[in-house]
Amino acid sequence: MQERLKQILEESKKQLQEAVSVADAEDVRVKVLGKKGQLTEILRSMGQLAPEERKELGQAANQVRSEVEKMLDETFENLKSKAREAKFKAEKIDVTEPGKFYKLGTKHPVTITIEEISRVFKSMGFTLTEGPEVETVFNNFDALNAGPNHPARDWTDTFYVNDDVLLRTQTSPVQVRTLMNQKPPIRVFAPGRCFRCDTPDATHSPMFHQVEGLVVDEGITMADLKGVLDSFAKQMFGPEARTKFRPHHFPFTEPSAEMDVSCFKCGGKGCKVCKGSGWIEILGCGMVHPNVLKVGGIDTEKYTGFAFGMGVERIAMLKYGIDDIRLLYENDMRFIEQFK
Ligand code: 2U9
Repeated sequence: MQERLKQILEESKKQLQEAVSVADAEDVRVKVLGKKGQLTEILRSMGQLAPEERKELGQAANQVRSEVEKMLDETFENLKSKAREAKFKAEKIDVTEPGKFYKLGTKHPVTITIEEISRVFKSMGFTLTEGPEVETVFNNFDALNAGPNHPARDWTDTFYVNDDVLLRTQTSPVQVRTLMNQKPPIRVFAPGRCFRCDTPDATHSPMFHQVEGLVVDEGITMADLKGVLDSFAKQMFGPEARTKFRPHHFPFTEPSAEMDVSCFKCGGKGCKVCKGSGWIEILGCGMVHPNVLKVGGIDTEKYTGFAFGMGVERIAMLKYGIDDIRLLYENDMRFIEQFK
């Protein structure tokens, strides 16, 4: 038995010397001093021995136990401080090292343009409104007087999610929601992303942006429409900008018009930008169709309104002289960075 105790002590010493981690040392502790450990078993079997033998062996076993415990304490302390040192070493920071270079992005030209348009309409008392890009067919078409056979509803022009849900083809559904949830006076504008099933080319993108606006109140006339949109053109393109309105057709407005602004490049003389005409088409507009006002439960005897809509990419391209809409969506920093 004495031999066995000696052997346990020697083995423990050797294994603790070889231990490289706290876990290794813990293994030794369990093996020797744990519930079923070698020394624990010996101490437990001591009861079966004769009293004088028990005393002698007991002393020896306790001696081994305290030596093993001492070695364990030392090893744990040693290994823990080594681990701490290694951690400090790994976490060492060289405060003289040059900082990491993070390349900063710039605002996208479409964002810049939306912000500029928003600034102008906010200054005229319009409230910015937003709505979902996934819309109901009702809000996108039916409510806007585009009946069941209207060509815009065609499956080939619109991204349908199912029979009743689609990706909005214009931001008009935002104003439809406003009409249904608010009472006049209404003066809102809605910038946002729209989707149409178009094959990309220089002037078409299946995802694009619009800003639309809606005013509903007592006594609103075409003169209000012209005043607001002429003021918008002057704030957006410069005080010398002139506007003209040409008759047009939209299902949601009657009468409808398109507004041209005098070419901000040549001032109206005729150049490449205005294709020699001196005028540039900027937006569509009109007096809100009574059928549309009725969807919002608005008394069409008492109230009238006007609405307008413009393509943001078109305005950004005209302002910045960009000749291909696809350049806006390639995320080439060399291109984007030019519009700070
Ligand atoms: C409601 C009532 C009326 C929004 C309008 C236009 C005219 C228009 C086009 C411009 C270029 C779309 O991006 S584009 O192709 N839009 O010409 N949009 S009036 O009329 C509304 C909207 C909502 C409730």
